[in-house]
Amino acid sequence: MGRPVDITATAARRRALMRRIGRGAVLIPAGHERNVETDYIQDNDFRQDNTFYYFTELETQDAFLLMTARGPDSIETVLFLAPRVPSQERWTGLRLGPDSVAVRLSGIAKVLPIDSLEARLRVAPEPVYTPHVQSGTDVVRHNDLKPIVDSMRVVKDADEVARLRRAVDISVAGHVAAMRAARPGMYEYQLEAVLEEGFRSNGADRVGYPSIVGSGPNSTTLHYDVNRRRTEDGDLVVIDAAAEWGQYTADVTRTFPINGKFTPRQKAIYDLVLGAQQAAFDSLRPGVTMRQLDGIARRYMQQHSGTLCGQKTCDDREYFNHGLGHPIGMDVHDVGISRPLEPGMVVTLEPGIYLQAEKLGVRIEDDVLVTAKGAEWLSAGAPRTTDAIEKLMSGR
Ligand SMILES: [Mn+2]
Repeated sequence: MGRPVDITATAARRRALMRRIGRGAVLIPAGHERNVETDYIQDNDFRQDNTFYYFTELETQDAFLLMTARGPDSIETVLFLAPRVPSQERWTGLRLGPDSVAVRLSGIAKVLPIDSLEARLRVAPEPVYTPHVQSGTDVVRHNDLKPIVDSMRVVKDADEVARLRRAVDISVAGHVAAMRAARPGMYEYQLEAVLEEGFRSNGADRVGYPSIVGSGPNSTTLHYDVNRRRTEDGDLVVIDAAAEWGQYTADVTRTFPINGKFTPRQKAIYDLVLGAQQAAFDSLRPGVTMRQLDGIARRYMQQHSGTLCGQKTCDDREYFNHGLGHPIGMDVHDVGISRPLEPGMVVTLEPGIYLQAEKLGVRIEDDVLVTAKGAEWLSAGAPRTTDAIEKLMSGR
């Protein structure tokens, strides 16, 4: 899916190149699809490494954190920072340097210049764990830190929950703004602009992932983020988009009719998805797994499908072709998806039904905090029922 190719121009360029080469071959690899799990695709030049952030919440570049333990009573934490260079700060703005300001801001008592790291590392007790095991830097033997940190990140502490709540609230504001602005004939990117204006004007640092604004046929493509189609009266629009705030991202999806009024058919499918989501929520409590909740949502759909999806029931993998949900955190698909739920985990519930032949896709995705007794909706501020959506949109 792309813009039309000017085949005359491209052929001429290829000819010109090979004339220049004269003799030989040219191999040009295409770009690689970026991976939402590991690459950050947001709009800033710099986003802190999650592991470093997790242990420092500093957004400073090119620093190191060294923690050593020679015994339970001899734990030392050292932050290594590059010296400040005033002439460079004319370009970059103020940077954190190895001085008392860094000590105060980081809460780490020992902050040293980065050139003292190597000497420190040489006398550090082994084994040394690092998040990225790289060859060439093995002053000492390295063990992989990742599984340990991943297991720590599954249950969110109060600070993390507060960050997630804020990211969710900002995301909700964007969704509400987009619903309010929606009119048949708008381009998907115009809805995207309203949505992201809602994020940014409410303090989002960036989007948590590329905003998905899929109307009509595009509502059935799970990760559609081209957002170029012109909406038509009668379309459903799936918006799967969320803000990142303080390194943590929400993940919210809403589906609404571009003209503000669901058709009976759209409403029937929507209500089935909504019921499946509610059934999963009602069964959510510590000890339950995401896989079990997925089964509960599918069973609800199966039992309530009737003939809505034709011969098969709507829970069929042809129509509900993704998992029910996943943890969120610093990664939009955060760690811990297969761990039984515990209080303090924050997960999405996002059933969907996609009927390609009818150009009709519905996904409803909310973020919930697992509590001691069950769960709390975090994203309930974005209208979720057809009545609430129609009411909001009728007030436009
Ligand atoms: Mn999601």
